[in-house]
Amino acid sequence: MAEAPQKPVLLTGASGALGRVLARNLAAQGWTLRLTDIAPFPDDVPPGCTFTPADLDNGVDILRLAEGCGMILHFGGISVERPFEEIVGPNLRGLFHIYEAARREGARVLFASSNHSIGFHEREVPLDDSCQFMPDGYYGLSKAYGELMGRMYWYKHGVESVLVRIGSSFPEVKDARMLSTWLSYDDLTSLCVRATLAGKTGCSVIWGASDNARTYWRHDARESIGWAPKDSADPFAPQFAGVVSDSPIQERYQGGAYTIMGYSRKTPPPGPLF
Ligand code: 15L
Repeated sequence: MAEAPQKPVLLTGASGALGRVLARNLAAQGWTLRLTDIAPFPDDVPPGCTFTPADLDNGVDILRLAEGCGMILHFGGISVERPFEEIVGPNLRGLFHIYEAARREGARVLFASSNHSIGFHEREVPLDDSCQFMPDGYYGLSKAYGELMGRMYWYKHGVESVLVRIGSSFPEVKDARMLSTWLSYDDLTSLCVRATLAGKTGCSVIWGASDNARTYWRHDARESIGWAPKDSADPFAPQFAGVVSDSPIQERYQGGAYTIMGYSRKTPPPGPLF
């Protein structure tokens, strides 16, 4: 059996697609997980785990759930583009509750950030982890806020974070863009394992993508936490050869379809700003 953390791990967003994968895979490695989500857990609760429904907007419930935990895998909140008012509670106030709980418990946080925090970067320009935030909507903006919250809690309170800018984590590659952004479920799981078990992380940024030849991203803290992806989108390439959407905006930017949701510019900007 692989190494398991000494203290319980809180997994938020446990009823979502990625939460369910992580609950199953980490429980299978002998981890003691506290699962939570606002929605009921749709599977059998795995051995060694408990499930408690909670709203991220309820700070007292989140503090109670985190009691005694050494790690918070924060996958909860809105995970797609939505109107601003729907995002405020779970993704802004909820994140504050997560970080306050981490501060009180001396716990580390893995924050499931997203490529949509940088989605308006051009596809042609390879990015480092120090690139400017370029959110492509309210959802991406909430992820940029989350990363900045992690940075603030590290410098001000010494709370460690692993900020994972997840590309596209699905069972398999579903479109041409995912040849650049895909993160396999096994690579996602090993990233959560390393983020939890690494001796120190400080406040690290990791590009959450498998070993894809067409990647948009390079240089991050993966070596320092001992993570290396094993899978790749490359074998899916022949399926998507020559497939292009009918939107030049979507094709231009890393965030893909999210960049054109609610887009109202009459003419696109002439070139990259950064
Ligand atoms: C995300 O952040 C979403 O949660 C996911 O559903 C995908 O849309 C993904 O980004 C993506 O960019 O493919």
